[in-house]
Amino acid sequence: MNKDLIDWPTFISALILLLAVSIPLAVFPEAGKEFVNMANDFMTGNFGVLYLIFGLAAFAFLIFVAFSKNGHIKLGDKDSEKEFGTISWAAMLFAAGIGSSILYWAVIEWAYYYQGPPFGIEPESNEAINYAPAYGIFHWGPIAWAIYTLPALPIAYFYYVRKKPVLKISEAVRPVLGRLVDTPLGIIIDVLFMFGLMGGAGTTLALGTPMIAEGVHDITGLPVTMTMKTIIMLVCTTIFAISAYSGLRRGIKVLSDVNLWLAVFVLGFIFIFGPSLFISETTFTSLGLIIDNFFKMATWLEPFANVRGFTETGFPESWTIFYWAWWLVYAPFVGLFVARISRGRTIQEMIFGTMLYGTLGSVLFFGIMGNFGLHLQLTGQFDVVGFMNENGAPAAIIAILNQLPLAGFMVTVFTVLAIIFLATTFDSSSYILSAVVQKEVKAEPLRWNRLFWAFTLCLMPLVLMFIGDLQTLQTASIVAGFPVLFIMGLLAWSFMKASNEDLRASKNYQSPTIYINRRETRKKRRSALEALEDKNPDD
Ligand code: NM2
Repeated sequence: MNKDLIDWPTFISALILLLAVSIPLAVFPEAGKEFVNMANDFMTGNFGVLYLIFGLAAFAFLIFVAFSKNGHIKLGDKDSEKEFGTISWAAMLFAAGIGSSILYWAVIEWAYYYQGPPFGIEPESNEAINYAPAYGIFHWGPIAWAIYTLPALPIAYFYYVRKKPVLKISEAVRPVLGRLVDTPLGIIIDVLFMFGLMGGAGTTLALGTPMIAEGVHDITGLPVTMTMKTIIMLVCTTIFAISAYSGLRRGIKVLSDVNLWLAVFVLGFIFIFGPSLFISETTFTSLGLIIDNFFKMATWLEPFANVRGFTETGFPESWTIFYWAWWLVYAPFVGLFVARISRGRTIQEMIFGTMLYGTLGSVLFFGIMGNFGLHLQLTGQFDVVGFMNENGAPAAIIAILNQLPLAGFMVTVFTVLAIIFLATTFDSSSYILSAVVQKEVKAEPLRWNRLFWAFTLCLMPLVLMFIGDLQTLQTASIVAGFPVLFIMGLLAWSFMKASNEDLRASKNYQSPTIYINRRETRKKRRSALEALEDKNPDD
């Protein structure tokens, strides 16, 4: 056990913040819940607009960068080849950024929109049916993936172009903050990022566990109790702890591969044995609806709620704002990961790749799984909405799958897939958390450190599950995500500043793919500095 490698101030501060939040929540669940919900109302009520502005700004920023000179910079040297082929690159980035929540929401999200549509649309009306399958895709679509990609820009840039192995968010904002990064401000940035990720993971695990529990109940007949859920959570944690312990090559990669093939199987099965034509048509129509209403959906708040007879739906707070916050807290982590696997690509390829393949993955999940359920509802084969309102969403998800042929088998596969999906997100999260609390990462973070954060990551979800209704769970991401909003701004700025500096100093500025030669740019900068010093000899 090499304690010298640990960055103790960051380690301890993160732990203290986590305990300071979880312990009071666990000891006073009722008051805790009230407080969390109050914080949520305050955040979304007052700052909701910031989240929506941020989402759209991230999207616009990435498109801008992709088409600018900076987008043509290659991540690596002139002769560095792409480290991963495009398909495995796309699969890995999807598996890292997406956890079991996609199984949850892809199956059931439409049912919420069907009953509680936006824009003052009549619930359960034909208009509501149009939006129900589309909105889920929007919330997991290009804006969401843009939020994920933004932090990857500075991190990948520093990693492959400036060749500084940065595994800390604080290091990625050094071009903007300079020496301030070495003050407690640097620690605060890393701790806030860690706390955000733990909040987002809290939402994920607290949503995923009851769904897995319903699956286990369906397979074994055991009743769903708090004990059962706690055991499931511990078993899942143990699986991803083992995976994180075994490291990137063995644990994490093996699980990701299994994850991919199992997901392809489940999607293929539902598509073939479900209403294939309805699924294809509805998905396609949804895409058109989203393109047509893109800005309306991306900007919709309810400024007139409760005046002049506008009724308040709470839709923006419960959904779009919540979602952007949730993607936000995961973003720096996914950025670290996407950066790691993108050597040899240009910035532009990285941007379009994540936005395109990420969205495509979401479209497949929501299009196939969601429309299978919607079809059951509309044809009257199974009243999903009625069942959900009575028994809760996790039970409704399993009930929908029970309408498939070979139901018992499919529920089992789905449950296993949910566990693996959880594990692939959580093993890499604990991997990154442990990397952030080390001064230096030699090949991989220390093993005990990885194990420690794997179990720590479980703390907040456990507490949340005890107190949690859906709103409280969603809140964890929103509240923990607020500071990350500002960190994202710094990350974008930092990327522009560093890459512009290098571009200015670079010789091959005009060629279509730009390779930054570090020795050359450094020399230029040094002589520029010397020239400055010559001018002001007194300084
Ligand atoms: N996002 C993609 O729970 C998960 O699937 C992890 C969730 C941010 C909505 C990420």
